[in-house]
Amino acid sequence: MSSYIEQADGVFPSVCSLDCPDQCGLLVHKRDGVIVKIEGDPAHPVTQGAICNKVRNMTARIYDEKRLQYPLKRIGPKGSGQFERIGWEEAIATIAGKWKTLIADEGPDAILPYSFYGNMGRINTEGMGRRFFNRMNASRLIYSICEAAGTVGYGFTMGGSFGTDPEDTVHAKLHIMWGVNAVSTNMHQVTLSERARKNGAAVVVIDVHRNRTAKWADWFIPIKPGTDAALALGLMHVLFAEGYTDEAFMAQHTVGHEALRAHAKQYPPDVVAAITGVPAEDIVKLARMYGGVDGAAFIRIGNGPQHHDNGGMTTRTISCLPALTGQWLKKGGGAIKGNGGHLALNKHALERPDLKPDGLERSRAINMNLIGSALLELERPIYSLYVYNANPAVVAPHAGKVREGLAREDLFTVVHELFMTETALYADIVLPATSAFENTDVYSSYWHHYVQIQEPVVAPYGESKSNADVFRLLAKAMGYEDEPLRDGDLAMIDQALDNPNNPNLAGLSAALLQERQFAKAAVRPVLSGKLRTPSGKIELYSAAMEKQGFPPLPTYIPLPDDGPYPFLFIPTANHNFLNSTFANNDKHAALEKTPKLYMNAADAAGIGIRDGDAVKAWNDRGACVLTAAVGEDVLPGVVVSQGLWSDGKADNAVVNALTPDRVADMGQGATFFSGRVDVARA
Ligand SMILES: Nc1nc2c(c(=O)[nH]1)N[C@H]1C(S)=C(S)[C@@H](COP(=O)(O)OP(=O)(O)OC[C@H]3O[C@@H](n4cnc5c(=O)[nH]c(N)nc54)[C@H](O)[C@@H]3O)O[C@H]1N2
Ligand SMILES: Nc1nc2c(c(=O)[nH]1)N[C@H]1C(S)=C(S)[C@@H](COP(=O)(O)OP(=O)(O)OC[C@H]3O[C@@H](n4cnc5c(=O)[nH]c(N)nc54)[C@H](O)[C@@H]3O)O[C@H]1N2
Ligand code: SF4
Ligand SMILES: [Mo]
Repeated sequence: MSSYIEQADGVFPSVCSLDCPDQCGLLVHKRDGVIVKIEGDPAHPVTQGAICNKVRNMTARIYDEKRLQYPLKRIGPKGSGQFERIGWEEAIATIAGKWKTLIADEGPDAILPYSFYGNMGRINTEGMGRRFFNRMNASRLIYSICEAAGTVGYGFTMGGSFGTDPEDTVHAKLHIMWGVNAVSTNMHQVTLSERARKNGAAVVVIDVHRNRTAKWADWFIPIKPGTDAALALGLMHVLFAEGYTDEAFMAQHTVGHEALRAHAKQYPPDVVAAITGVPAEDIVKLARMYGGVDGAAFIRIGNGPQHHDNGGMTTRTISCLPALTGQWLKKGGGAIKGNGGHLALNKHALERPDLKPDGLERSRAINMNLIGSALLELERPIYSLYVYNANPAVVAPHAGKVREGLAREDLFTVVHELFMTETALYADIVLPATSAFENTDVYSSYWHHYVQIQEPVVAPYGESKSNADVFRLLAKAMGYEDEPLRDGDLAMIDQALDNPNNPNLAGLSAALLQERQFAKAAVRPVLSGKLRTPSGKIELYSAAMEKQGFPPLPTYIPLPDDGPYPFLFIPTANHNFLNSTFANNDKHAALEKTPKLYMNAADAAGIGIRDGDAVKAWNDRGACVLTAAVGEDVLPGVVVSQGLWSDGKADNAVVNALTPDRVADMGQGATFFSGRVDVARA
């Protein structure tokens, strides 16, 4: 059969490339060689034909007249947006020339790649780009902006990103959405939970904001930000004290349950109520629901608890709960923080760290959460930044610092993008990127257990190129002759799927995926063998943590001081954008109306703010103007905003101007939700 590209008309299977746990199966409709409609693929076992509004409107993004079509070079001051068209040859020659000089003068670690998951395809995120920069021995990026703290914390308990199969959660009788705005960010978990609810399950939401997910719940429990570990320990207190624990399970499958039993005595409901703002009787009620549930209890752990200074420990603490009542042996019981471990591809084969030239030391690593300081404060400066799959000027913490860094005259910046993002405005060279529908790639979800393939449905838009293709060109121009830098996409997919450390992927290949579009990995239940913790068991007590200077038992650690500002500021994701993606689309922005700041009515009255007022939020890092949404959706002392709006759309609404670039307790994670601000009428 001819390739999808060659067929002008038809319906072609595809996969959503966005950084979203659902990783939906899609059907792309083409007429006269153009994509005219995108819908869910009803054949996909988990997503079953339902997709979000964002991607139903994706054709508008693919054919947006603002989309970049050819390479550009800067002709005005950085950030001014003055560019002129150049050809690919000139673009690649300019970059390679600049880099060769830099490598000779300063060493390869004067160059830093900055990327994230604007496209979740493994070849175009973790494949060719990582190979290229490993070969160069450029500075390495620590990919810590999203789930790092929680992943490390969860891993201390469970040995890695191994959780419940979401398809099983229809069997659970209690669903706790803990700091996850699933209605907006994981819609098919909501569908599965809804099916469970039809079978009598209860849905509880623990959050700092009465958002869409809270409104959908049977019971919404508002909590003070950053105190979730105390709540989890309060629940443990009651579970132990009232005899809800599964002693046989803990004896067989955990380490440290006796120590935890004694430790949890420090967290009686009244003490925990004072910390969390959750009334003592509600703590007891929730513990009895969890302990006494007739069947399985499932916890979906989101980014809320972990985007804090104490986020690693908080996630570690919540992840101990299922073991107390033996949930991991019940169908649908347990927890999902992230499920990436089940589908782990062959990282070495994808990234080829061995391409580093012999005799050179491995180059320095730079935490992406500190990109502002990295550009401004390093003793041996970064002189060139190569950005792809990411929009740091909007998504990274302490945006003022990031932009000051990007504005450096002596920084040579290349941005590979589909759009002229705020980050691209600071580039010396802008390269046009294909959309995922123009690429070949492999996708593995961090929530469900399916691996999927993307085969190009349409030819590259304008002169755009995929990430992998650009790196192949750059390799050639740099004179890197290594074989792995010339591998084709399908060959790389096979290399990535061939992972001797992950038997779940056995039998999967590019050819099989081409034939079937998706395949379920052979994931076994979490407790079917030894866990990848040092003891092989669930570690309620972790000697490894103790060795690294953490309390070995789950512990509540209060947030650090963040200055003399009255409100904790929680800038989360929104419904109609995907991080900053779609913020530049009028329809998506109109659906969100305006960037809001949710405030408690008592707080607002105290400072003379009324619903709908333009308000300025500020601290010593920066300021941001939003529209007050006054009511009872947040507790006093808390303000919440949603969505990574960007300058182009709404003046001064860059919420990350306010967020701290402190690093969380674990995984060098981000602390987006631990900043304090003051608020006044603008
Ligand atoms: N529509 C949409 N979907 C998305 C995204 C998007 O931007 N838009 N982003 C994608 C990405 S990259 C990711 S990582 C996921 C993230 O998806 P989620 O895990 O849902 O993360 P957030 O929406 O950032 O925050 C989750 C919730 O935590 C709450 N929260 C904040 N602090 C605390 C706290 O201290 N305790 C508790 N209990 N709750 C708290 C917030 O109010 C919010 O409701 O979603 C993905 N899906
Ligand atoms: N205040 C606050 N900040 C946050 C968060 C928060 O909750 N609050 N969430 C954080 C989280 S969880 C995450 S994951 C990060 C996300 O941060 P990013 O990954 O930077 O997310 P996006 O803003 O969606 O930017 C992705 C960019 O990649 C581009 N892109 C898409 N596909 C391709 C491609 O194939 N090639 C190239 N070259 N480019 C492509 C898109 O056009 C888009 O501009 O943001 C973090 N920032
Ligand atoms: S963004 Fe998420 S919910 Fe929407 S289509 Fe993509 S994977 Fe599905
Ligand atoms: Mo994320």
